[in-house]
Amino acid sequence: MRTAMTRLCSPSRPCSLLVLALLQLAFVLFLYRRSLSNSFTSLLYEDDHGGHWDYTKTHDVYTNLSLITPGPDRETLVQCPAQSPLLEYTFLLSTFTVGPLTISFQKIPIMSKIERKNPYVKSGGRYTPPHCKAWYKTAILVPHRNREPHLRQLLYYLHPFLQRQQLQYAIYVIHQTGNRTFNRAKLLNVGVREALKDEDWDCLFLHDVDLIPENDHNLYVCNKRYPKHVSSAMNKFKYRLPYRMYFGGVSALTPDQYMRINGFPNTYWGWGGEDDDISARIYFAGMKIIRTPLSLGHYKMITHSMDVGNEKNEKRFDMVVKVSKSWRSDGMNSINYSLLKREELPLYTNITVDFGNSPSV
Ligand SMILES: *[C@@H]1O[C@H](CO)[C@@H](O)[C@H](O)[C@H]1NC(C)=O
Ligand SMILES: *[C@@H]1O[C@H](CO)[C@@H](O)[C@H](O)[C@H]1NC(C)=O
Ligand SMILES: *[C@@H]1O[C@H](CO)[C@@H](O)[C@H](O)[C@H]1NC(C)=O
Ligand SMILES: CC(=O)N[C@H]1CO[C@H](CO)[C@@H](O)[C@@H]1O
Repeated sequence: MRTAMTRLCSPSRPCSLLVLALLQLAFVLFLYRRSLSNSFTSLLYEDDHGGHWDYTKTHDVYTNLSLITPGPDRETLVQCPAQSPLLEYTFLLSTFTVGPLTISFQKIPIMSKIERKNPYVKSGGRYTPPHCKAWYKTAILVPHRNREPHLRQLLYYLHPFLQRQQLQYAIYVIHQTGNRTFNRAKLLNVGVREALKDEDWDCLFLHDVDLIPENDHNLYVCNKRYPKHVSSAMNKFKYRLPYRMYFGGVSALTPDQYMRINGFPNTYWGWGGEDDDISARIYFAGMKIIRTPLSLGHYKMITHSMDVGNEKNEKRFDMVVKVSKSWRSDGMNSINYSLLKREELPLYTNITVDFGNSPSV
């Protein structure tokens, strides 16, 4: 602070400028807090159905996947049961639900092993339950660059997880090429646009590559009313929300909710800020954030050091204040990108997009 004062209050630049700037900042913060306080003082969670999970008792995510067998003629299929029977198991005539999953990052599985363990996943990482009509169609969108080992961990856990929930789903990896700073939010806008060309998805899951869900009853479906923050309890934050507005990690929006907030901002290059922008736009669009209950929203983060080319975005605090003005013009309606390639691999669809090569903004 002292160095900032001495720099700002030089003979050529009188202190009154600093005072003015501070006053203006206080005013903006005041307005911002007032307009946002209503939506953020009350935290809204989905019902957890009295679920008290014992995270010391875990089970293998591939449990009971062998029960999936090739299906009959699709024309004759009936709707899947409301609650997937694959999430339960019976032992000595009683039915149990386990929930918490055994997760370990000791070994990084190779792609061919993951393919072998998920024989019913089709080209492009698509899956449709073979014996019944799924209630929900969910697209998983993963922004990505140079994180192949993390991607393999994610695919290893997510494929069986989603199949046991009897969802129709597809996994999209949106790959940013070139050496410009990473732009997570813009990649997600691209992913949404491209995924909606394939299928009329009910739900879009925006998923960081390094987060693994720890409870298979954390259903990958959207909330009909509000955008949902799903990774509410990450091990990195001691299984609590780090702060009230937090919307990072894993979130779920219906395509309609996504369009109502004009998608995500395209202008956040580097680490941080974009998720706060998104929470603000949800409020400005007249909605609230609902969250997965903490008991269910457990996630394990694959540890890593900060990536090169994804440095902290130092402008992030100034930008959030501007959201009330920017959100209508910066988002899905202003996105500009060149699609380099779309490749259907056995476990995912790789969408490669170019945002240019100038490393800074
Ligand atoms: C990366 O950026 C530099 C400018 O800093 C540029 O000279 C170089 O060609 C870029 N690399 C690639 C692979 O495009
Ligand atoms: C989109 O990008 C192309 C080149 O990448 C550029 O020529 C064009 O002007 C851009 N359009 C908008 C609306 O920014
Ligand atoms: C996606 O495709 C691009 C272009 O072919 C490639 O460079 C990249 O490694 C691929 N990413 C993944 C995760 O498969
Ligand atoms: C290993 C395991 O839990 N298997 C279960 C799979 O599902 C059947 C039918 O529900 C159970 O009987 C098994 O115990």
